[in-house]
Amino acid sequence: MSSASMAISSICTGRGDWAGVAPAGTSPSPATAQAIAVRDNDGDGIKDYRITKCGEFRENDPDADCDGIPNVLDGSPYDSVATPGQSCAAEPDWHRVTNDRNGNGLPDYLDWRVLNASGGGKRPADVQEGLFRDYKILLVDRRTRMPAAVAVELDHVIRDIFRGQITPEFPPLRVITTDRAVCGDDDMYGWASPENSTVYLGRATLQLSAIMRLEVLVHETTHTLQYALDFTPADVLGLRTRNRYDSDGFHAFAASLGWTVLPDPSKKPLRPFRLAVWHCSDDQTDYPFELTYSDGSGPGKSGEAWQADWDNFSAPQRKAHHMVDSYAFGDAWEWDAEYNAAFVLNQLLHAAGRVCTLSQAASLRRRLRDDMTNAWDYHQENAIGLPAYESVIPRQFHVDDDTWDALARRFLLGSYPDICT
Ligand SMILES: [Ca+2]
Ligand SMILES: [Ca+2]
Ligand SMILES: [Ca+2]
Ligand SMILES: [Zn+2]
Repeated sequence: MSSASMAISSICTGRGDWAGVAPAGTSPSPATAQAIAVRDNDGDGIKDYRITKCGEFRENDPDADCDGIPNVLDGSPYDSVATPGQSCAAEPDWHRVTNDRNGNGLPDYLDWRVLNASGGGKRPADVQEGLFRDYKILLVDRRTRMPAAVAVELDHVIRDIFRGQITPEFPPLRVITTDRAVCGDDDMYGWASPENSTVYLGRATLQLSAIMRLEVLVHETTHTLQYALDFTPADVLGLRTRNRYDSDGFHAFAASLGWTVLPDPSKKPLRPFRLAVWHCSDDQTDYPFELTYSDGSGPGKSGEAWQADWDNFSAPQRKAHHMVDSYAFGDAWEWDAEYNAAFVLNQLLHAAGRVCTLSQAASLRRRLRDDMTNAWDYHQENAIGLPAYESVIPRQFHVDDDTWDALARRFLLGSYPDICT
């Protein structure tokens, strides 16, 4: 990782295209690029693409040709549109698939059963089929291939860890993809994009141990749960046309975590982009709210103030304020994502106490503490004792002890295989 911060961001970072159909990787002429940049193929007011600061095109309209089939499942996503207009803004039907010659529910051009036919593993193909069948969540290789182990881990994250939270047909999470950075930020771990319901995992994440990667997977999945609180058709349209962030549902939830959200009249509300849709650029500065956080020991302070404290605090002070890391204080979304991850990691450490000897469990705890400290200056155990962490976060999870034990074996014991077998 090249930067000091943990680059696992949500709304305002990231990039991507959809499988095999976007212009990324080619070099269109400037005039062509301009035409693509402003194109709204089906005339519904949602541009086909959004454009990042470094000029990459990302999916914005999930069904660019208004045939009801999502781009990623559509063998010809740019067909001409019979009746362009507002009615094309309806959400596509994730049950409609093209190019499925083996009849397993997945388009063959991204179907691991087909693509891995010569020597690929059965397990990842099973996982890909099962997640799409049961949840309509699609695992997709983009400019980086998803390792089999990561597919299996995602299966556990969705089915076991977020049991009952990620439900079948979960609108903010349709695609989980592995991708490569093109903007020189190869230290990006992942990001969750509400406008196209996609979680992206970068190469940095694929290189982590399973337990370190779990932190990232829980973090990014948490962002999709946050988006679910504000995912009406108007919310989604707002995301795709003006990067709307005034998320009333999440703000109400954030209050239960200690974050106070106040309208900031000095900032103008976001307007729809008239020409091309910027993927964020400076929009974050227009977020028309002020966020403050209190851990209960004093009045609320801005995230920046907490981050400044973090830099000045000793380790015991950080612990006394139950701060897991600096990144969590970027905003309420990051805080929730980082503390959800802390909860899962702490549950796994707890489970290790059941499945290993006391001294083995202590060794695992020490090893994880060292790895998290060295990589990210992240301290999941600091969360313990914080009222919001103890009361609000646990009641979201519906995981029994046997499942935590099995998860501990895979993610924690599996990452340090010499300690407890
Ligand atoms: Ca459109
Ligand atoms: Ca389509
Ligand atoms: Ca197929
Ligand atoms: Zn994040």
